[in-house]
Amino acid sequence: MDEADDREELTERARKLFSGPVDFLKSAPSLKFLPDPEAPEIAFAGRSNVGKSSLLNALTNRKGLARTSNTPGRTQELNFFDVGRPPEIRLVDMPGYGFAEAPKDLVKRWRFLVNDFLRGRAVLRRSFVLVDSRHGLKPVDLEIMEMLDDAAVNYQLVLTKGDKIKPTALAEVLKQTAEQSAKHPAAHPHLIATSSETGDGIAELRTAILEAAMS
Ligand SMILES: Nc1nc2c(ncn2[C@@H]2O[C@H](COP(=O)(O)OP(=O)(O)OP(=O)(O)O)[C@@H](O)[C@H]2O)c(=O)[nH]1
Ligand SMILES: [Mg+2]
Repeated sequence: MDEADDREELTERARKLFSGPVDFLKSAPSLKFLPDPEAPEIAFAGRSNVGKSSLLNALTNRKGLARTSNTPGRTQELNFFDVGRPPEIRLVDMPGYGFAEAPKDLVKRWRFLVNDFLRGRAVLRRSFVLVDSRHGLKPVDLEIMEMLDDAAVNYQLVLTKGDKIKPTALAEVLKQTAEQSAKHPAAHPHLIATSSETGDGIAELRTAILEAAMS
């Protein structure tokens, strides 16, 4: 079997897995409340409002599974979702970075929670760092990436909201972001452009998640 066949088989497995049962497991307001590490975990990080929770809903094809909102700061805890019964993969929706309107101590608390989780979780297989296609990498994105580089935690960049810009502009931001990402030691070399609105890139992301979970 060649590489393309392998990829196709993995894609089909991912499609089946994500169209099966997905269950909300629990919400952890601090590290004390983390679930037992029973399944490989995949986390979604990125600045507030970038579309983490929406992406989780698109991946699992369930509209209201993770709560979304136009107001930054919707997700305030680490939310765990089991994919498969028994769980084959556990997805972690996290609070956002860089949300200027929230009380300072609250933002600080979320950031410590997210950083401590990402740096210290042994069953974490990969973090997806979400970047808004309209903006490309911003200082707050670089801050997350540097933190992960320093801790040698694998991550992969995902462009979100691809439906909001023209295909030519998307191709350009994809190229530029890939060039910047190549300078980061813990970053996966391949980027995925997505839209939770149109479903673009979602099948590819499901496959990348399964691949990371199996690694
Ligand atoms: N057009 C479009 N809108 C999107 C997409 N993804 C998210 N949105 C919108 O962007 C807003 C923020 O989405 P969320 O998924 O709540 O963002 P989040 O990163 O979870 O935000 P926090 O939990 O506050 O950190 C919502 O109004 C979504 O409907 C997308 O792919 N396309
Ligand atoms: Mg959210």
